[in-house]
Amino acid sequence: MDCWLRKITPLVFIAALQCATPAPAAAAADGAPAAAPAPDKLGFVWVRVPGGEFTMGANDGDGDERPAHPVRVKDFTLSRTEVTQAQWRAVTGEAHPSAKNCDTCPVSNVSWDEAQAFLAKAGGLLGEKLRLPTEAEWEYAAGGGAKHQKWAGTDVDQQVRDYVWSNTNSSRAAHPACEKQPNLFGLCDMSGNVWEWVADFYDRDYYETSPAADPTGPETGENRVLRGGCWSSHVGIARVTQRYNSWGGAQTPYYGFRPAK
Ligand SMILES: [Ca+2]
Repeated sequence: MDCWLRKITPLVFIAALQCATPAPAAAAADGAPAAAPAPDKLGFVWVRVPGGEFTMGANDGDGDERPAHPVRVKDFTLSRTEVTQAQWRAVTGEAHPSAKNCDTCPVSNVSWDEAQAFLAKAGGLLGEKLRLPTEAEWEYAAGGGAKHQKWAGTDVDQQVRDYVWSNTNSSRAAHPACEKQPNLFGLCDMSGNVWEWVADFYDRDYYETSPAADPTGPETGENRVLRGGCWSSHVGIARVTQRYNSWGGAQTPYYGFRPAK
């Protein structure tokens, strides 16, 4: 980062970034236009996701995506983007752990545990409780609610590259948030760019017994769930039903996160 940028306060810097990159208008899942939400003082643009019912999982997917089953979620709110490097620095006061400097790119090399610490601190700065989305909330939001699209923003193979940073178009690196088309809720990079930690423990058989209303995952487990694939993944891994998991202390160039509230 240039030295002059280190001399201004993180929050002022975030505000400057937001002024330079105004948020595009979001679209509601039913196709109706929605007003562009304004960023908060940490630069988060919050997207209200209306609750509803959808079919979670995929019977033609991997073993842990089965069985497809009906799930209801309540209204919730998600950040339009993955947490960026600039937001990480603004909240923690520390250098971002990503390999490449790129203020508007998602922060990576962040563990599930570090994401929790970030959310607690960011929530304190904003005066509200922030959290990771549940696995069900993430899939519902990514697929555009009941439409449950194959990728976040499209069902059409030939359109995927317009919505998803994967190993076919990323040049082996994460990219600035929202360079690709948003999904039906106006959320960016739900499929691709970096994997996103969600709140739940991972259990490959969880769908066989999970509750129909607001599932929160197994009570205990060894690993946490990640969703959405990343810049180094095959585009098939970026499907909204694809499940992945890792030890909560893992830090890799592929893992990031996005806050919910
Ligand atoms: Ca992502």
